[in-house]
Amino acid sequence: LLAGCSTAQDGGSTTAGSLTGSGSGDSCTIEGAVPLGAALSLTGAAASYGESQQNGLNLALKDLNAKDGVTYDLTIEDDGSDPKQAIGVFEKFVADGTSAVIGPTLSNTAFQAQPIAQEAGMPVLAISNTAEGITEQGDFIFRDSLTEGQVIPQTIEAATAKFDLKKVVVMYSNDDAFTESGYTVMADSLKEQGVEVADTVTFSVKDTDFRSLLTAAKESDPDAIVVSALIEAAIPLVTQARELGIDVPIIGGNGFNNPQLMADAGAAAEGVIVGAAWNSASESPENTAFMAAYQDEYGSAPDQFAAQAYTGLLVLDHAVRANCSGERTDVQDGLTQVKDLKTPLGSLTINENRDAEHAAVVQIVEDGKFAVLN
Ligand code: 1QQ
Repeated sequence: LLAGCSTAQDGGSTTAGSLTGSGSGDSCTIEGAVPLGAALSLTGAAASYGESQQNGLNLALKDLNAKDGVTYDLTIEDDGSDPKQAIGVFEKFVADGTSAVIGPTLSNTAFQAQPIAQEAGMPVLAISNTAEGITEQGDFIFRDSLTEGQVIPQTIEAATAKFDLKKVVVMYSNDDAFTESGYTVMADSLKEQGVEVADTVTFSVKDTDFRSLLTAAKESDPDAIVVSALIEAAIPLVTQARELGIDVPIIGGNGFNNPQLMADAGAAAEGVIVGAAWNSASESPENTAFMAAYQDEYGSAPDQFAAQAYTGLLVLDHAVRANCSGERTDVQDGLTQVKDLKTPLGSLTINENRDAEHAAVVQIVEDGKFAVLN
């Protein structure tokens, strides 16, 4: 009934038609394309994650726009792996009437950009942010990514059982919101499992030479090295550890969930253990179809970040169709109604804290690929 009015108040919409339609769910019909935004790290230190996310989103966009009733106009902007740039992108999306925003890629960026969206009442769906506290920033902030708190404990538990871990060294960068949050979970989980932490060492997200830290770590004679780092640090850290003769398991957090690790560290990456929010070996119809379509479209296998991005658009589509509306508050309400949605990540529910719930998996790198740790 109020079609068009609220979008005009938001500063004008790029869509020709109304953002409210008729029907609901599969029978929902909305006249104009629903404008969605994504802020992804397409350049800068997190670009290897952002590229996968962009592929996942574009594939989902193609699939969704081929369905009846609702189409989407997705604008992807580069956040430069930089909080300031992301703030600018979020301000633009707020001003141009975007219905909901996906991203940004890093928790460290999200903590600074999300308040812009919360203030404006524009829903945000994080697709890769795993730090504690992301969705606590407000009732417009949701995520489909599992937190480190949902993945690390079972990873540490599985690794402790498999390799009979008694004593480890923990390494993390202490100047990034995600790696710090991941570290806290790692420390708690190790304590829970009764594993002694011989030493805890910190570095900067920008560091690439870990030789002296690793040499000191080796002296503690650990059964494993547990690391909270982003990919740009993870690759040299793993490579240098093997060069220095450290052959114990290396256990990584979500930053390690990146095929760039195997591409760049090569044989050094073998045996690395990483918990993940996506099981590439899942034979569910949703995952099988996603993996085949991705391979077909891009000529390579998807990674976790592509699967979470693809799922993110499915989640938003479900939220839009729930109230058959692309109005921001309707999408916000729709996001609270995502329950047992069948996705490549498994059956996904958004809980009362606006966080995602679905199965996780513990992986080990074998023959250059992530395999399920048994
Ligand atoms: C975060 C992460 C990163 C690894 C995403 C790419 O988990 O920043 O929260």
